[in-house]
Order: sequence, then structure tokens, then C-alpha cells
Amino acid sequence: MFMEPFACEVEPQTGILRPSQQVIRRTLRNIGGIFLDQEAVQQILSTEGDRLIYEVYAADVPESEGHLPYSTTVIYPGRVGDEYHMTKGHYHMKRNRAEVYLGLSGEGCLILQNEAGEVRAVAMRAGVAAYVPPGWAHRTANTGDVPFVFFAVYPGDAGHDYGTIEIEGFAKALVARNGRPVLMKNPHWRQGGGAR
Ligand code: PAN
Ligand code: ZN
Repeated sequence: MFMEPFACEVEPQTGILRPSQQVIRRTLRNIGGIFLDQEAVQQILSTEGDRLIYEVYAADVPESEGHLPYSTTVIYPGRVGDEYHMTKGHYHMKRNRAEVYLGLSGEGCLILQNEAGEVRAVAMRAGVAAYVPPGWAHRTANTGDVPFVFFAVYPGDAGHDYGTIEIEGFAKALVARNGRPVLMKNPHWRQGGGAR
């Protein structure tokens, strides 16, 4: 009934978490559809081939009520067109479940969107603890030149709803303008469905 206490080691620079139960690897070929500039996606795939965008290392904690699953995410630097490398993004299946992110290395941005279509951005770097309040979809982008690594912890019964973001996307995209990250309106976005 009781689980044994345990600890994992986390390497702040690489994000490697040991022992980790699963390592998720997302490449451009897997998740290219999340980026605004689909021509850029095709161009990269046909000239450079596939590209690793991010990895997730998860501690062996049950995804069930009462537990606090935790993980690290490593987003590799780069852009697709003007848009920074980023995670797929999701709502929690139970919308009233929150999450905490702690920056470990590199620089990034937490992008949040609520169901009214309002978007917020929170700058992250080592030592910044960001709060994802209940009800906000969230994704992170690497805005720097080195891997952006952060630690996440969330309620075990939160669940992950990827489908809503896959269908609707985010109302704004994080793009580079004069070398700096700026939120830009997503011209394809319309609330409640439609294109990316
Ligand atoms: C994070 C994310 C992680 C990868 O641990 O799962 O950063 O992003 P996607 O799950 O959107 O691919 C989290 O928010 N967990 O709830
Ligand atoms: Zn989450």
C-alpha cells in the first residue's frame, strides 16, 4: 500500500533525471504540425532531415490522485521559421489542476492560454519558479542558444489533454523579432476549433 520513499538525481545542464521511468523524445517529424510556418518545416526535413526538438525524463511516480509526478523537460535551441523550438502544449484533463515549473538552465518562455483565448508569457531561466494556475493550457519554448531545462511537478490525477491544442493551437506564437522573443497573433487561430 505504502510506496517506498526515493530520490532522483537531476543534472541541471542536461536535464537528465536518474532513475527515470520514461524518456519522451519529440522530433520535428513527430510534432511539425505545431509550428506556424509549414514551409519551413518541410524545408528543414528535406534539407537537414529530422531534428530533435525536446525530451522529457519522468520520475517513476504513479499518475493517480494523491501523487505528485515530476519530470524534467529539455528543449534544444533552434527555430522553425521565426518560431522558437517548443513543446506540444496541453490543458490538464481536469482543468482545475495546476502545475509548478522550476527553471534549471538556459532561457525559455512559458506560454499559457485560457479557454477564453487569452495568452500570457512568463520568462524563465535558472532559479525561476513559474506557476501554471488551474485552467490554463501551457507550453514552453527555448528562447536561448543552449538547451532550456526545467523541472515540473503536477497533481497525479491531472491528466493530459493534447487534443484540444492539436485542433485549436494557441492564439499567439512566440517568434524572434530582431533577435528577441515576441508574441505574435496566430493568423490561423479561431476559438473553438479550426486550423492550427
Ligand atoms: C510538462 C510537459 C513537458 C512536455 O511536464 O508534459 O514539458 O510538454 P508536452 O507534454 O506539452 O509535450 C507538463 O506540463 N506536465 O503536465
Ligand atoms: Zn502540464
